[in-house]
Amino acid sequence: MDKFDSRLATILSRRRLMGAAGIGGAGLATAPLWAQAMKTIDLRLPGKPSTRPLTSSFPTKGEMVLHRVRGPLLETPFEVYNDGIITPNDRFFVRWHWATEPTAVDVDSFRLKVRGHVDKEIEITLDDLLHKFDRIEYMAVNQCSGNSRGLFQPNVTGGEWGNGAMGNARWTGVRLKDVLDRAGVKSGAVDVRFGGLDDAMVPDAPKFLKSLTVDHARDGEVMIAFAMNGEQLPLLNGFPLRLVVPGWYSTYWMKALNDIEVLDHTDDQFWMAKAYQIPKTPFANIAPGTQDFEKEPINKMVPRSFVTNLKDGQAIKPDAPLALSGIAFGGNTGVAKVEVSTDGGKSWKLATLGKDAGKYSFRRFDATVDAPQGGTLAVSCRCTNSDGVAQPMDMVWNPGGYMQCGVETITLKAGEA
Ligand SMILES: Nc1nc2c(c(=O)[nH]1)N[C@H]1C(S)=C(S)[C@@H](COP(=O)(O)O)O[C@H]1N2
Ligand SMILES: [Mo]
Repeated sequence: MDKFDSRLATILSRRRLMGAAGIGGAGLATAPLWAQAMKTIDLRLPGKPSTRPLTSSFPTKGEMVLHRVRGPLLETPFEVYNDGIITPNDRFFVRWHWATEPTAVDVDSFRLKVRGHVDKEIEITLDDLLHKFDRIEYMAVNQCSGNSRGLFQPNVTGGEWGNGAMGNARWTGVRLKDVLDRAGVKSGAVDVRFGGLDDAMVPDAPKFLKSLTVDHARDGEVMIAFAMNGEQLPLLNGFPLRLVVPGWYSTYWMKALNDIEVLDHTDDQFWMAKAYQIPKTPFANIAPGTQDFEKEPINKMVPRSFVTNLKDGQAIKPDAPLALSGIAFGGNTGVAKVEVSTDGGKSWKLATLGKDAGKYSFRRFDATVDAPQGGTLAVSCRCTNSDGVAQPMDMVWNPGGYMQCGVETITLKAGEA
């Protein structure tokens, strides 16, 4: 048995587990989660109540920041990112639009359909997907378009994430291109639309569907993943299959993917044409309150970096070298450099980069700065990607609360340790 066959065995044994426990049946929907969540965390969101419960009540998940029970919005506690560049599956953030996420999947009857503007409509079993296609594997950051929305000032509506609606994993699966080729994309194809096992809540609400252009879908990198960090996907992260669109925001990373429809026209349904629209400006940034602006669907990610070994407001030893370390990612390409500043961005010092785990991955950085004798020390970090795109100094603003990527600054107190 090679390692992937043993993975399949895990997937198959999972079915019994799901059948027995049935995530929904185990009481998730009815348990008083709020009551169970004894611990809280302060996300330090400006201008609003920012304390959230911590919960360990979600199946396969460790301690997570609870934003919403149904459909689940669970944030990764920020300290997890200090442990390494891989976000463990049991701490990986969770986001579902509708409270209809699958609570069990029968892996024997599950089929991935490919239909629409193709030569031959097909249905692929999980067994075939695991054994009859080439496998690919890479590290990639999955980041919600609205990561850090809670930090927007002035406030915007929407899920008030801190910085923990992102994670980096090693994804294993097959090329979307190979699956499309099996059905044969007809000439004149324009978009490829993806749907999952979750349905809309009420008949009139739009089912969550997302599309990529046919060229993007066939670029050989977009993946139908069946494994995450060497394990089957957690149900909450899309078991048994999810789309991985490296370098793009995770709204496109369809979970519990079971339907691929090739379209001979641009997808104009709600989730592409109305939702997830960003201003067509650098970093999707506009002056707060601007009403009239040209829009486009959110797409590729931009660079970000975070100090992870120290928290905003923390006390540090005065008059001593201060070690900083953190994580960075380049967005849709690799990290070229990370710099740190203690003077509000007037001068910058190059950080040392950790191992390169691929251009779509988190990358560690380390630097040392001098702590003052007393008072406060503001530490900023800035990532520049290999296309030369650097994080903007100011926080970005747009009404959707999307694409935050401004330089982060934490303030430390010297002399009070
Ligand atoms: N089927 C399905 N896939 C989905 C969604 C969803 O609601 N349903 N939400 C998307 C959004 S907006 C995000 S941020 C990511 C979250 O991925 P995760 O829960 O694995 O972290 O899933 C994406 N894929
Ligand atoms: Mo998202």
